[in-house]
Amino acid sequence: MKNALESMVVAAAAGVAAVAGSYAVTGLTPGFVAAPVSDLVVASTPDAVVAWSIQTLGDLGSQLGFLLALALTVGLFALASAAGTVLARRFAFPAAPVAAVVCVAVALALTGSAASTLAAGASAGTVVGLASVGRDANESDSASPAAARRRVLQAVAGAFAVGSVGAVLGSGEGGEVPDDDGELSAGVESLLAEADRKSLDVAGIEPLVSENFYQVDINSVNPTVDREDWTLGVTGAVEEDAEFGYDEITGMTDSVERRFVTLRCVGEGLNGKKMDNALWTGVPVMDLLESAGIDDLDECCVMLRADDDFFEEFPLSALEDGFLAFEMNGRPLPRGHGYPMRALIPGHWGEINVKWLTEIEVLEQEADGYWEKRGWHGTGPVNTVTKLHTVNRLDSGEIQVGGHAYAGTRGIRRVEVSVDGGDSWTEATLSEPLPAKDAWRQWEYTYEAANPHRVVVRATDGEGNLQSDEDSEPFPSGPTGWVSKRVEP
Ligand SMILES: Nc1nc2c(c(=O)[nH]1)N[C@H]1C(S)=C(S)[C@@H](COP(=O)(O)O)O[C@H]1N2
Ligand SMILES: [Mo]
Repeated sequence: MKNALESMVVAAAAGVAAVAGSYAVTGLTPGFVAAPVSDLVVASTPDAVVAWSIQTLGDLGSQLGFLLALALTVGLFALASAAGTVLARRFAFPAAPVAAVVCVAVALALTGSAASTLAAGASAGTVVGLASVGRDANESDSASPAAARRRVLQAVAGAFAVGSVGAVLGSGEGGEVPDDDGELSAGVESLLAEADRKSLDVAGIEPLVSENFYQVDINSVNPTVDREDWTLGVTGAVEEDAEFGYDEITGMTDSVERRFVTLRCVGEGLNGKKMDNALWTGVPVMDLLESAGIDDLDECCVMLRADDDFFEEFPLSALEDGFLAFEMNGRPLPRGHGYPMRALIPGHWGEINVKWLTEIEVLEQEADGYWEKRGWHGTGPVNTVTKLHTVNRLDSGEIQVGGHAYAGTRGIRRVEVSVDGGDSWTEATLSEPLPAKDAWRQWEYTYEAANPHRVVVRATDGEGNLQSDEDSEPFPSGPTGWVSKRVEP
């Protein structure tokens, strides 16, 4: 019995070491042994559970899913080490190399990365080896409880050491995109300066160009795409398929433009923070298609596909104003935002702004995208929203409230604030509009108040429509309603 416990602890320690060893060399990239397990967890979670988890747990849901994947991966390597150890003992062979080989086999089955595989095997083997020191020798006390305890401690200490080193090394890995610390182009610089100048002086809200752009991904581990190998295919109902390389697209100098574009996720809460703005550099999708002789499309729709197997479908008409972005705020697209190239579809929910774009497929018939298969209706234009993200007590004794308003390509005409729970309304100060067709505006309102009260905010879009006051949940078509907050002076 004692023996069984010893073996289990050693196997668990080896499992931890294998995962940490792999992480040390790969970081959070597809080569990490837990990445395919995480994909499997996501793929085998019922759609209803995914929808529920986004609703009630938000980002916590995907974090818990990733923790589960990590635990499963540790368990898998614990089993592999235990199997290797049993096998070795049966043939009176040293346990460490055999456990290492079995772990290598398992890692190889999970990822194609040689470095990751070797690191997982070597780490697990080291821990099993530490637990074998003194055991296989004919020392008289090798079966004593004290000796067994010492072996287990050695294994756990070994796993701890590999784990710590792995955590440090791995966090520095991650398929970073090419460094580009050079000067920003003059065009980018002046637009960023303009956004900075137009940003309202309100503590606690993002400036007009977000400092912390939100991220939403179907997988916990983002793809690492090499831009030399990357291609964008145009397929489906076109006369002839076309394919473009990275340099080909970035080299279309007559077409390259800079656009401020705001993105907002359909799955975010009404006053959530999954809405941000950046300055993107890229080329209009239509310029690219025309360069391939594809210009008289009259099909219904288009499917965009990505390197992470994400896919979204929407009307071809929406693609006409679409943009292929390869820079964000003047730097190569960060990996998490779709390096090397992503789609930006003006005015639509974030989900069709496909990252790591690999294919534009023209369709003759409608089809469901990744999220639509899971019950969402998130491919259309965004709802109008006014966020209330900060309540500041100014030195003057006044109260200042502020946030952002966004209505996609409809634009924002006006934001109104009520400080009496919605009975009366006053116009807020708006940030000057950016030179953009699809960007948010900031708003701010400063007032005096002595008693607790309820602040309510709402916008009117550029077409004169008042933001809907009907409260609805994010699922399935995005949240609606007016944000309100109780303020105690
Ligand atoms: N390939 C790919 N593209 C994707 C996603 C994804 O998971 N994979 N998420 C979508 C969703 S739901 C949103 S809201 C936006 C978010 O873009 P961001 O992460 O750059 O903010 O990307 C969209 N594009
Ligand atoms: Mo989203």
